[in-house]
Amino acid sequence: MKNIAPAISPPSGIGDNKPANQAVLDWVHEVELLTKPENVFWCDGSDREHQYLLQEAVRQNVLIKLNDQKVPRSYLHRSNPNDVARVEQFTFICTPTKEEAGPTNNWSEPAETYSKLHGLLKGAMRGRTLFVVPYIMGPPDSPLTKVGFEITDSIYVVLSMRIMTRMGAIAVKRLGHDPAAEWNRGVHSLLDVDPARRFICHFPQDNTIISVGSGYGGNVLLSKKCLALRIGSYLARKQGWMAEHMLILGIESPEGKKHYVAAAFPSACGKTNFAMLIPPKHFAGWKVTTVGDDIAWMQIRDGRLFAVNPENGYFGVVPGTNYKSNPNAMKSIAHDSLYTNVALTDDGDVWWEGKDGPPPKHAIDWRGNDWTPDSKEKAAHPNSRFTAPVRNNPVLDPDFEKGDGVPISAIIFGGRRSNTMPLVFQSFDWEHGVYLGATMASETTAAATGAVGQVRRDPMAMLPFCGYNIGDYFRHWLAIGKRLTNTPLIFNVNWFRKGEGGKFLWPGFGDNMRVLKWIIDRCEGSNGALKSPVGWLPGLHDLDLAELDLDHKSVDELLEIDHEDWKKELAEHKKFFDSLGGVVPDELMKQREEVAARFAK
Ligand code: OXD
Ligand code: MN
Repeated sequence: MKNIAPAISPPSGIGDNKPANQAVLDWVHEVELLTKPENVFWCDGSDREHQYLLQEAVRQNVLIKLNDQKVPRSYLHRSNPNDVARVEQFTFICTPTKEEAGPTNNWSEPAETYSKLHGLLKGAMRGRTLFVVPYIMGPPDSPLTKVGFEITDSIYVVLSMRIMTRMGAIAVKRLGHDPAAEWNRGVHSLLDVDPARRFICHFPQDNTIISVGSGYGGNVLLSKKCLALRIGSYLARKQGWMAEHMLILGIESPEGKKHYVAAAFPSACGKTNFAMLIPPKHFAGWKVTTVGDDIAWMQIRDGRLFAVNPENGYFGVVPGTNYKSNPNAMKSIAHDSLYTNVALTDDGDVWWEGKDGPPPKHAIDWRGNDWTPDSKEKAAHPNSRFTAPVRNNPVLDPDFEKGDGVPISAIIFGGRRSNTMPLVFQSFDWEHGVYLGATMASETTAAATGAVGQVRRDPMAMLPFCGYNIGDYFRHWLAIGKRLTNTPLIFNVNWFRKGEGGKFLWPGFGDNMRVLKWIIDRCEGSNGALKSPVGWLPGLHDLDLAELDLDHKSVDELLEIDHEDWKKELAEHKKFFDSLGGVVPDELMKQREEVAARFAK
């Protein structure tokens, strides 16, 4: 299967809908002169265009059409095996000074980087089509909504952007004619998909992204990690709002009382599962609805935080998704979806490790090779992905499109930790909560290239996504707290604590509702909590564990604060803060001392 495909020749009426904004026309012309494509295709997002592009992608062997009886109107794409995850080591923030990018980002000098990238892009689209993809991030009537244009030479990117964003005429209309209007310029070229020529570069001061040498979603759907998080966080700080790596969910009681919470977990730690949670039987009448599964843009109104999901689709990890772990995700990817790097069965269906039912006797694996259950290799890549429209989600929140956003009652941080971190605890206040976020850590996953399973600090799950100096990012969080009068409560959760024999102690998935219920109780003013040195913990009877097969010992272990473990943990916090070279605000340094002092009491 191919990533790189030759130029297409659309019939008249398709691909020729040029926008009127002169700044866009000039920019596209400039990139055209540089990259020398065969032709330019102006996307308008229409159904006719969509059908044409799908047909061309299949003809060019970029997509395989799946069995319409099994997964209607859905397709499989295989990426180059050298190109299956985000590449943090080749991701750069190109601010005028290194200090602006800060200690957690790779920095590269803007003029030199532009020049290097222009060198790589010179003639790079020869014989290919240059697609121009206009899109908006955010609901059409939101004050937070941003316009972006992505130039790409990948038809797979165009088809993915059509799912992940509100794409086409809607963006052209929102931008209007003013050549000075704010919009993001994104240039993507596959080049020759060579890891040695793979760079994902952000120029926040120019609202510009250039991504070359990759076809993997997180590197090339420029709307997502690049605009909505890296450039987004930079703009958010300047403009006084927040761009966060957070899911947003609604939770409604049987009496109809509704809260919204936002939760930051690192990549591939279950944000999508949590955002689509189905409460266990014991919680009959409770409803969880999804606003977003990956990104939250939040602003302050009347002293309160309101969040929108800027995206229009889900780009989630496939392996492990099944009717037990996430029935709503299964329904969301049952039709009108793109699959990347999963296995193809002999009857044209898709398969992955952890799918319901027995494995197929034979399949074609994600690399395009024969596969049987006896094969040593995995059938689907551990970071294989689905791309599905939000509207497929049976529990999409009715206020998903609300431009003002939904009011946030609680913020949850969490990571994958085998030990130390209890199932749930609550910060004493906003500043302490910012400290919890700033010192968050998680065992690494396959979402980024590199070793899997190593504990790394990932502040607010934004380590790979904060587009500026992390010290200033912490300061921004603290400053937001000062502006809030109806302040969300802040919690930390850990679904992944292990007991004897390395077994997970907590069942997770739908049962996470039990933790969510305690969080909501706390938001409603319940005093069912015990003070500990690290924060408020639920007492044994504050968590509703009815009808759950969990013994007392496991519950104790789940909620345990082990002083020796925490001594090491606090030493790690210090090491992490020190490694940032003096950028951490004093307030957070003080918070660490206060936790240590509470332990010493
Ligand atoms: C993602 C990621 O794809 O965080 O959402 O890597
Ligand atoms: Mn993510």
